[in-house]
Amino acid sequence: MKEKLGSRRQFLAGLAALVPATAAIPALAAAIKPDETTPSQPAALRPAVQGPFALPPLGYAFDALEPHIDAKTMSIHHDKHHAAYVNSLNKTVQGHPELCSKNIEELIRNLQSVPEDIRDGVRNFGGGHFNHSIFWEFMMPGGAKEPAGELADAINASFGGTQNLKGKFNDAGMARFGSGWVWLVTANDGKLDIMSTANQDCPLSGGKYPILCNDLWEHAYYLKYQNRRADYIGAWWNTVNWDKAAARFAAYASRHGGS
Ligand code: MN3
Repeated sequence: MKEKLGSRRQFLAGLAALVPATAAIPALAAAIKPDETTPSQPAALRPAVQGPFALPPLGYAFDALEPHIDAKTMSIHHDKHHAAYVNSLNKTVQGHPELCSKNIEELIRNLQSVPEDIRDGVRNFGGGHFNHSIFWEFMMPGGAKEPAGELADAINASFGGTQNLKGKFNDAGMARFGSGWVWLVTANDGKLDIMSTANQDCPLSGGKYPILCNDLWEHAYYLKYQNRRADYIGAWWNTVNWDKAAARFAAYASRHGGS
């Protein structure tokens, strides 16, 4: 076996040495072109449209949220849907260097400062990019933990407990007609609230700060749950990364403390 591998290596090395000479023979040149044997970046992260915005890695395996969210849905959702928002956003801001230097959160928070002719594009594609970027972080493998710390105190003060929060969040998610998002948000008053937005609109554009969100577009659940949005929302709670939500809440409170 070893001998066989060794001679195969020698054979390939011999071929590589022939590259310049064989470049004119398309079939042979294609057979030994380097990018077939040395894959670099995962295809999903390679920007299809050059620009300032990039698809963040998922941070866990596609099947890590099984059985609640299936691997196929996660793969298409991240690698196709989110990637498409990033590509469309990069296309939209082409020729606008003043926007390219901003991060996505600044851009979404200040939609009014975006030139009118591309504002809808930034709202839809930029919203899609930002919303999904935080959405991936709000889920984690290994099941849910309870909220803790300042966030737990704020949930008790605003809703009278986590179960009540979940009930209001689920109701708002079910009441959203068509595609959109459901959110747990806070604002300068430090209180928590539940809201829903249409399409890819983000609470940041209305002065609210997202603490947690769930994607209500059918692409987020249709393969496994078909029309059963309630089942999807219910199962999704098993994936929630409460530590991430608590960290966002603490970071926001420390920036806006005392106001
Ligand atoms: Mn989505």
